[in-house]
Amino acid sequence: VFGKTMEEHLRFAVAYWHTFNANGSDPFGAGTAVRSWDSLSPLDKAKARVEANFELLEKLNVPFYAFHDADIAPEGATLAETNKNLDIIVAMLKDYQKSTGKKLLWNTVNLFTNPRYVHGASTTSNAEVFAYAAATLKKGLEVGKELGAENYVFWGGREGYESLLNTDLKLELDNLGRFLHMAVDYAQEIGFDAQFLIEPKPKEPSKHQYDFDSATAIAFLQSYGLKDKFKLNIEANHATLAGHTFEHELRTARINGMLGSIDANQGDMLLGWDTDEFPTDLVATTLAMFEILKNEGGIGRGGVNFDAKVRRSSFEDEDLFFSHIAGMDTYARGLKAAAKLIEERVLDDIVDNRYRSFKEGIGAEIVSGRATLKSLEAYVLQAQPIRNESGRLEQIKATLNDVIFSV
Ligand code: GCO
Ligand code: MN
Ligand code: MN
Repeated sequence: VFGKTMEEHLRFAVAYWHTFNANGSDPFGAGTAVRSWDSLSPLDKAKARVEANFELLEKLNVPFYAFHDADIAPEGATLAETNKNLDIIVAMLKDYQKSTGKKLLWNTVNLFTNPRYVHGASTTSNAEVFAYAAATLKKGLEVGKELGAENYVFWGGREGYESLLNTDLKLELDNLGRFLHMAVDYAQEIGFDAQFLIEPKPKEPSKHQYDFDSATAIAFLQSYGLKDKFKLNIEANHATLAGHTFEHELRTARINGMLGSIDANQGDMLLGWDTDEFPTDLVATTLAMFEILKNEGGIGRGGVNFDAKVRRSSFEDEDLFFSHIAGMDTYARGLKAAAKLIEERVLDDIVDNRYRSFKEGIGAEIVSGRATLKSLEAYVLQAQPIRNESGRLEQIKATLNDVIFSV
């Protein structure tokens, strides 16, 4: 496609937290997965998962993986103990990366599970918690550098509020800005040159998350002088949770030069939360790949990370394998269909034609910035009555289906 291989466009990644350290538990029930390492000590369990992770990557022929610190190594009683556990596992991951050629798409730190983060991490009401989160972030950046992570993700799971009645909104947002600036400074200090990504999500687990959606995150980064240091990691199910389509979130990021990477999944519209299903919707995926192909540099250093879980009712290792295959297949088809849409200018011609009045006459005046309210009034006073055209949406959707289901 356009002189690039499918691998260069798609850069698939497996999400560590959904594979071998997920076990099919949900808020109402315990895990349904049975693993050979269930009875081992936490550290030995972590080691067994590293092995299983690389076996899965190999079998799927997926080049990348992604993780949180807490996914790969057990948390200790102190920061020093946690970091020691991390060092052991990171050394192991490094060896595996070397022998298999697999790479780290991104890493991050979990600043939401431990009870200390009940009121947030960088947006907590407690300065000691802020400090703990910062120390954890410091280690996360060092781990990323050690493993050559191509990106580093900030997903603010608890960076939000439950109620404004007891929240200093200004202080919390300022602290989030301070936290991200510290990350930028430290990465520079240690020479960690990963692309930083913010992953927006409107809510869950917090009631209202500060990185609500693409537009909110971009405005935040701009106000805090961070826009050129970050891009966005857009997740399909987070888009729908915010009342947007995946395509809307990708487009908003793209036109602002902020499209960095994708967390691939899909939601169940009947359930109003983040169900993290594997992506199988070909229309949504085609439109997503359309945005990627239109993006300057395509997916770039980003990737298509399957932030998706197999259902609780089918938690066999085999299901992990087949659901990733289904997701990859959908994305590969979406890529082909999107390339065809672009090659045949299916949507581009429709859009160009729809806005043709801005190409000449009064439209060109507006676009060039020469028009004023006075000049436009003068135009209206001598012009013909306005004629509007239909958007022809039904026709367009039918054409889209033709293209998508014929590749
Ligand atoms: C979620 C998020 C996470 C993040 C990941 C990165 O809704 O739980 O999508 O899966 O992608 O935690 O921090
Ligand atoms: Mn995600
Ligand atoms: Mn999610």
